[in-house]
Amino acid sequence: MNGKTYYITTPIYYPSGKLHIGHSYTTVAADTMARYKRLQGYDVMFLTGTDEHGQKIERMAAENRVTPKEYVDRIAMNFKSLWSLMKITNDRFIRTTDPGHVASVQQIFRMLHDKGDIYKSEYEGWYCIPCESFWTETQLKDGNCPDCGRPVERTREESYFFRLSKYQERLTALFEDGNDFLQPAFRRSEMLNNFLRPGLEDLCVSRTSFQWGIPVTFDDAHVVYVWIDALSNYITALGYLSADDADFRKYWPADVHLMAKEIVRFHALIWPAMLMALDLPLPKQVYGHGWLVLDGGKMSKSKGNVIDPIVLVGKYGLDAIRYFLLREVPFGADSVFSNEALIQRINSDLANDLGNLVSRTSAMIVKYFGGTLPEPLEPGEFDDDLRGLLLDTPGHVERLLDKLQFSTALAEIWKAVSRTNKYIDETLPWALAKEESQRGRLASVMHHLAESIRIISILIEPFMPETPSKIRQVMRIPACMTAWEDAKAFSLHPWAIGVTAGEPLFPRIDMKKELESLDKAATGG
Ligand code: ME8
Repeated sequence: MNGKTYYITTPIYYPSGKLHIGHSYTTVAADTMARYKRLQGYDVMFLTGTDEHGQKIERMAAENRVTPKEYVDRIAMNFKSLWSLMKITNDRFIRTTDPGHVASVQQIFRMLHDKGDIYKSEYEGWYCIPCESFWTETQLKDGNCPDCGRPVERTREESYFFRLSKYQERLTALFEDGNDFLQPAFRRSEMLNNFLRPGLEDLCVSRTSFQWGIPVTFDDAHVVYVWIDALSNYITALGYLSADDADFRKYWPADVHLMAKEIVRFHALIWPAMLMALDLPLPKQVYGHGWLVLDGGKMSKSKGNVIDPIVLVGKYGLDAIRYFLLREVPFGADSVFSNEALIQRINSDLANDLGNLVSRTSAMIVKYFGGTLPEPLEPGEFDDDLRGLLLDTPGHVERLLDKLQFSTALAEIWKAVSRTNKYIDETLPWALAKEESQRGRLASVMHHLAESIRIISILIEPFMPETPSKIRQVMRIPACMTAWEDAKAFSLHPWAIGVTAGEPLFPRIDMKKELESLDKAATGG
């Protein structure tokens, strides 16, 4: 442990319908950061969960002829089992129906009311049920919800309001140049131009037209409406305002709240304003990534199996899916998900580059040395170049991961994989093997390969939960050489003893056949 804490969160997801690969994206990214920080010795708190209140859930439960609680219980279970299948290492799973969360939200609401930051008035405007968002006339797009494009309903009701406008100036300061509170930086101008410059309006924070919500303790007719309930999860999960708030004191403020772009404004404006009102420190960073889209549209549930994370993990393996999500999508930008791109990545980066490197190397160590590398070692051409690149890689990976640049961090690791493969082509071990006088050099080449693979097996660990241990088993890498810091040394002690030629790490997929079979599955053929 390095004595430092790291607190990372995903949004709490709505328990709506079928889960798709888009849901896994934020969680896999957050999990990668959590694993990386743990490897670096941080005391990590990684939080995810489910957002279980609101009119939409009340309606869906009624359609399914179950109570809202029965409905959310079932879906929270689905999320939990998906995260366990994807080897997500969240330390906590919060549900907004947890009694501790409910009690803390009720207190937060009362505190803000006592302070005058929440007041009673009347709301009149437009409401989008699927998005649970209120809109003014001018915000509508062609008369529909500006976020999802669906029809809105006219609403008029007594409501409590949060005095968001009071925090206008302090919030504006958050998006000035040089402040990296909101990342990627291009999202700052969205906050300034779309919300702050036109002037913030106070926010409706209670409803009387449905029951499935946290009751306002001092006014029976009202339930707390979405954002005060949902956003508070980041502190109630740590025990804020409960008898045991040790974790809150230890982990707050969060290092990063991760989410896709559509809910950035809630996290970058409303949440900081709530924290200011509560006199609490702000999270260090809010990071809004792009969407994983299908054919130009946001991912929908109707595409069935093709984007079902459980099917994808079953078909291609967990590490391939996690690798693809983080490699293919430049973090921050939108990206198109396609089975073709996925298979392409599996075949080229995983089967050809990494898989082949490990199988070629282990097979040669077995063939030429019976699995055990001898001394002495003889230096030769290309060694310094390989060693230099491998030694530079961990620093690049750390710098990029600290900025949540997963795709470029993986690209750096794959540069090391390619450099090592190239080293095989340069040193021509099969030619060295033909000459007895080259035994020392051959052993040295094998050792350089093994050492590069050892370092690569460490660097991929935050991204891939399964592959590092498979590589280590084949290559017989001693456990005492696999800590994160061990990636930063290229030692010349030949540790490879009893190497075996294992199964391919990532079997190649026949693209044509696979796409045909996926087409059939998607059309029910
Ligand atoms: O918004 N591409 O919940 P939600 C990338 N309950 N990310 C995606 C995605 C896609 N196609 N689909 C979903 C809510 N996501 C609220 C949040 S937080 C206090 C309350 C991910 O279930 C992404 O992180 O609609 C997005 O922000 C989140 O799911 C929305 O989840």
